[in-house]
Amino acid sequence: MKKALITGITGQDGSYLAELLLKKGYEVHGLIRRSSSFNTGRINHIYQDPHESSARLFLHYGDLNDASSLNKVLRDIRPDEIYNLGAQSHVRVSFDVPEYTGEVDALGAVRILEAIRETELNTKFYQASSSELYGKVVETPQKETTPFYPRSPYACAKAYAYYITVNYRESYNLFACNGILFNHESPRRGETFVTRKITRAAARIKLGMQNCLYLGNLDAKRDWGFAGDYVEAMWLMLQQTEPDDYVIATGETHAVREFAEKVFARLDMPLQWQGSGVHEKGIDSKTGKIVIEIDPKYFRPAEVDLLLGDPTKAKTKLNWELKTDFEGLVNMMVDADLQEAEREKRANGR
Ligand code: NDP
Ligand code: GDR
Repeated sequence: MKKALITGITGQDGSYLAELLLKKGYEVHGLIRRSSSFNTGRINHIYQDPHESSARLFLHYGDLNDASSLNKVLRDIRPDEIYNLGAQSHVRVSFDVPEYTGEVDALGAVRILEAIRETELNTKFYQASSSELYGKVVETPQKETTPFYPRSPYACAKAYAYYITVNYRESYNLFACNGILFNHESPRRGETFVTRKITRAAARIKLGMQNCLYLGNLDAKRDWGFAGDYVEAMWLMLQQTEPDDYVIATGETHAVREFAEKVFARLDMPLQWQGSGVHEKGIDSKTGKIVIEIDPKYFRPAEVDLLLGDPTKAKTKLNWELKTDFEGLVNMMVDADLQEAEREKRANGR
């Protein structure tokens, strides 16, 4: 039975990847952080008591900031594959905690690579690289050869992690790959990323549980895919004969504004926009109520205006397939958040 270690298993991608690997028959190990409240909500449905003989998912306390914990987990498990998904993954927040973001997102990667090297394991390594590396537009669509221009402490840290992964591949002949993944979303997306923030708030506005949604830059454009499709690409990268770096994207881009329009339309609250700049407002054209306002606190010191990826290499070399389109993604997220809001409303007897 193959063994995999996932850092960031409690996050959006970690949970989908763990499901995929369990389905493929792997023994899955996840690194989790000690937290004062439960942080395993996304993986509870696949967790089994480790005392049961059929258990194949095991969790280990550790931290990407703590090399000794990483070394110990690697020595104990001796995984065939490591997926390094753990990160302080919020771009806006990285401007508030730049040093911490560098510790986890940049040095975290080298800590694991060093642990692989020191333990002399024949482990394949996947690094969660990001389209944020492209930052300021140099060319579109962005592909593996497009130069990087990081625009945030998060992206700068991820640039280090990208290059150290390439460097360990070239220096020590490690099987190490970068997946340069463009934005990918799901009903499990963290609530403060823009897509989930919009679907969650719109559902709550629809049910009268919230009045208004506050957003930042409505004109940023992103290439949004479904996380469930993207974790398949991570696995495929580690099944090749040679390690390499791949862009994973849909090849379509949409503005935040358009995402919001689609979401509110699905909930029968078609949006009309009024005003401009920080005074712009989104109005539910059926009721005339203001449902979206701008709060400048969500603007970033430096913005990434346009991301649009070219996944040709992944499609041809990995045979990776995109299964969920933009419309399908929006509908999946809206429907899940509407159900969740309905549950909450029922539970509160409202
Ligand atoms: P999430 O924010 O949902 O998950 C991040 C995970 O990292 C969580 O499990 C979190 O643990 C863990 N983590 C945070 N800090 C540490 C630390 N110091 N030590 C160990 N683990 C830590 O991110 P996603 O699932 O969306 O993304 C997965 C990876 O892919 C990240 O590296 C992200 O930067 C990258 N990425 C994501 C993209 C996307 O669109 N989703 C696109 C491109 C790259 P906890 O639950 O305890 O907070
Ligand atoms: P991003 O995702 O920064 O692309 O990073 P996010 O959803 O946070 O922002 C996307 C765009 O929306 C604009 N925006 C807002 N963003 C947030 N979070 N909240 C708001 O209220 C808001 N209003 C407008 C942003 O300015 C931005 O332009 C994600 C993360 O998952 C990274 O870890 C990953 O590497 C990249 O995607 C690819």
